Amino acid sequence: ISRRHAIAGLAAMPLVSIGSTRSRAAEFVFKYATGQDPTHPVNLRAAEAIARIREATGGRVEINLFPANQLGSDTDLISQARSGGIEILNISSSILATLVPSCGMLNTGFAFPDYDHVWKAMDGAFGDHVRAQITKSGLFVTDKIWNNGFRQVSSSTRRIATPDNIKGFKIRVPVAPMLTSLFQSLGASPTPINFNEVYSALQTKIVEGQENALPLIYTTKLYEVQNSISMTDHVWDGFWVVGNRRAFASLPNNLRDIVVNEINASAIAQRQDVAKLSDTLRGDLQSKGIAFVDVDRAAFRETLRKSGFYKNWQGKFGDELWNKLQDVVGPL
Ligand code: X2X
Repeated sequence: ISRRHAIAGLAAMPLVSIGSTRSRAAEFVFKYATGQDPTHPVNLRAAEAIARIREATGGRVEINLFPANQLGSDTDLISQARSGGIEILNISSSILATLVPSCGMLNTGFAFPDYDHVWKAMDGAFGDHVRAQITKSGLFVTDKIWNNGFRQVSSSTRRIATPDNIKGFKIRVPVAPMLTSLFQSLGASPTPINFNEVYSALQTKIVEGQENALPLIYTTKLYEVQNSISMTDHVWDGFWVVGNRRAFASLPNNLRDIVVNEINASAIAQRQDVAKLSDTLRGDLQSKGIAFVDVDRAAFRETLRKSGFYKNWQGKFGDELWNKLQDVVGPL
């Protein structure tokens, strides 16, 4: 997807009304919920997969997309996916960690130096282990994780360039144990808030800043209530596309294979979309008034190490999974 298309996607994106449109031929009508703006590649690529699935199943499987937390907050949506209120959910691994703790491990601070290491881990033994834990929790999970991107710190009050600058910083984090822990370990003051309340929390100064990948910051217009972004790359985050187990078990094998294969195919395309946007959106955000701050990541990582952050989390996750990640990224 070109950047222009991805950003202007709103015009091209059929705004989905709440409620399901039941096609005459559809035997299976699924709700697919996301927390991202309709113009985010998560939704643009999901819509493509949905169209391919309708085509390939001859209309037997109809999926309706509900972006931007239309059906509830991210934490609500996890409960709905488990109960069957929705059949498909795009959910950040950092938040799914509230149900499946090992999902938080891919947010280990400064673990991934680049995307080559990310995909080697996520499409290898480490990712397989995390997906097995998601399955054990009772959710269905597709094979290929989607890309939320490398997260950066934005602020409306201070320019964050060194670990000292972040001390006491009132920062919004997702309802995500690992991210809360990371910013506590850096000496900041994290507040877990669901994403659909972030814009107003920043606007009313409940918090000074937040941290997210550039495509999220841009498509949700957080640049309107922030004035600087520090390029910390402090974690990489991914989105799992999970499903209600009964709903996926109700699909005949051939239809389920089509659904899973098309969602996986869109995951691979979406990964590149976010990687490309993360490179190109800096200019767009500067034109919206954002000042960019390049930081010394090693200094932040050293602060984390000194705080005992890595040792603590190695103890919580256990050596087996910790080593699966270290096999790819080296000693943490
Ligand atoms: O809530 C966030 O910050 C978001 C959208 O990035 C996640 O889903 C973790």
